[in-house]
Amino acid sequence: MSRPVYVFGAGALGSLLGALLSRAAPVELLARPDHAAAIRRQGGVRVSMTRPGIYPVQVRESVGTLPEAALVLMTVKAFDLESALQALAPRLDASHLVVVLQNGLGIRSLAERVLGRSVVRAVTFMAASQEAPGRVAFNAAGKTYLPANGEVLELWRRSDMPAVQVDDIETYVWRKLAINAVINPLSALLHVTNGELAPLQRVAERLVQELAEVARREGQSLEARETVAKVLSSMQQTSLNCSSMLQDVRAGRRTEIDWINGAIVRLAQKHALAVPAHTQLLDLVRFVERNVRSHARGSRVLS
Ligand code: KPL
Repeated sequence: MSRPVYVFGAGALGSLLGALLSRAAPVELLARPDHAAAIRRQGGVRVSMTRPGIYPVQVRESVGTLPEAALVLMTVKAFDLESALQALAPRLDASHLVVVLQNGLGIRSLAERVLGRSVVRAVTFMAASQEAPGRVAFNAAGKTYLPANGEVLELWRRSDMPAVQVDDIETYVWRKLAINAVINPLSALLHVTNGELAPLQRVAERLVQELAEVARREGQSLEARETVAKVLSSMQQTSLNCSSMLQDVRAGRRTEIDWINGAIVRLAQKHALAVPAHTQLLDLVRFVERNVRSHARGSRVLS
């Protein structure tokens, strides 16, 4: 019998993973009130596109008590992770297992520092978008990379989600960073799906070259040509998806730009390297984010 799953953060990805994992384990989602109400009303999360259906899950609106021996899946955005972990920490006991899935660098060390215990760092290429409260579109069944932890791997596989066990999860953290650092800001600035970015190969090459040098200084090998090919193939595999950053910009929410291109710029500064392409994307997305967010709050009138 599987551990119960507790999904901390029912945005698009958290809701999708919770829905699919409900095939293999009892699942509870921590969700916003409107999302929680819709899930209760319809008897589960409604998934469209791939594997459509209603997936029965329990839902709650505040952190509360964790189920005994739960596998806690942290799916909040990177910038909300620290406060989410602080809320989680007093509720954890030795029976719980915490998995962190955020985009960006330094996620595992942040989680382990706040919780004072080890966590499982996973990297996922599952792609989803939230269509309305209680509804998510499953846009691409990408692989999830997991370190040696048979239990999580087994759970993923029993839920029919592609999972790969890897020895060095950091390599996959950097590969995903490369993909996010190209696709997310470009799609958020240009308002296009991931697939529509395919003609921008030269821009992708420039961004990857800059990142590869930063990675090298950090002791990670990110071969530029191979990485560009991975970025282009990710555009194709998630072609219908609007990146999480574009979804955030459209919804007037904060984006993960500081955890993606911002992290690259900070590391470049540490090594006295110039990364002009990443710096420009960082400035542009911050600009859009500020404008869209203040516009959404009604504090700015455009004539
Ligand atoms: O991780 C993603 C994201 O949007 O954050 C990709 C893989 C680019 C899928 O959209």
